[in-house]
Amino acid sequence: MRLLLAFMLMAVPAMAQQRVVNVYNWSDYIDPYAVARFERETGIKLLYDVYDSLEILEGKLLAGKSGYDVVVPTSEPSFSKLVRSGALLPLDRAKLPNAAGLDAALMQQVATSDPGNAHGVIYLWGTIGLGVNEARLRAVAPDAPRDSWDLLFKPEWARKAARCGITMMDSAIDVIPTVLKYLGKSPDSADAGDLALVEKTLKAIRPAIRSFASGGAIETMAAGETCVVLSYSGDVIQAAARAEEAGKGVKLRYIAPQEGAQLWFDMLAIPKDAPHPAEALEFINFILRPDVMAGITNQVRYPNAIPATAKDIAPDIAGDPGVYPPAEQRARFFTIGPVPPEAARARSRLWARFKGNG
Ligand code: N2P
Repeated sequence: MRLLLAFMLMAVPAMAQQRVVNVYNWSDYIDPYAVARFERETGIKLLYDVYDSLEILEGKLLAGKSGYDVVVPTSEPSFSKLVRSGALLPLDRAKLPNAAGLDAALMQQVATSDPGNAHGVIYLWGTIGLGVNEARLRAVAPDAPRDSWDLLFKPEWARKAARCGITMMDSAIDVIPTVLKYLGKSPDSADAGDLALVEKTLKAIRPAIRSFASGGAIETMAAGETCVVLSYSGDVIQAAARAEEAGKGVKLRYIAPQEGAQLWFDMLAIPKDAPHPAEALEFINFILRPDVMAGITNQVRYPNAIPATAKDIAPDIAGDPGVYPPAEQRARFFTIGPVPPEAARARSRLWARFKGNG
């Protein structure tokens, strides 16, 4: 008994010392094996929480005191906004030796959002485009364009595709720049006339949209319940892989339309008021290890920014142009810049009116 008590007394301080890290990431965006390895190798308990849109992430972070240690905002507009408002901790590079393996050109590209790359490192990147269930679409709209945003934004095609189901991601931040670009405007436009045109375009296809997806789109697509989806590249490609595994004949394809697909970078960053900044750095450094990062790309089908992972990427993923776009496709990608706060508010009001109009 006395011995048992002694053990219990010893156990209490040991338990109190349990190190933890609170990670807030996009849904379907990690390798479960990486999580297990991190906990096993470091003894740090990983508390993991997910979001589906930049609106949700911004809502939590701009208010402060989120309790998160690691977050994954997109370089524009969310990460740059957090950098400018002082909401992120400068990264202690001495604690991130694996950051030396990051692709210098890609890091240079995100330095426009974060001078000197002081507050973030690239996690994964991708584009915004269309997911198509070719067989079902052919049945209802055989002559609809396949490589153009017209498939979704022209009411005559959207009406036809609606018969097999259209799903759109639920995010003003991520969808409106695409519509602006499609209309030949600057994706960063704050002009009221441009936004009125966006609203007109979206409202014209509103009756054709079956659902706005937050997170669930991968399952819906994989099950073949919808046949045109506006989504993130890797989410469509993950859905295609799941559909193939299910073996029910659902075939999905990712398209980065010719008028331009938005290229984005998601950044690993630490909120200024993170309760466990040391553990956050350990987690980020672990994620940047080439073997760990290769596992993540293989699992979620988004490319990373660590060139040394190349040899460990599964051939079907390395050879998929939706994951690793060839140069001629990249030439048609566009990036976005910051949007002034008033214009950002106007965009989110536009989105609410658009969705409410169903
Ligand atoms: C993961 C989606 C992440 C991409 N499901 C958004 N930048």
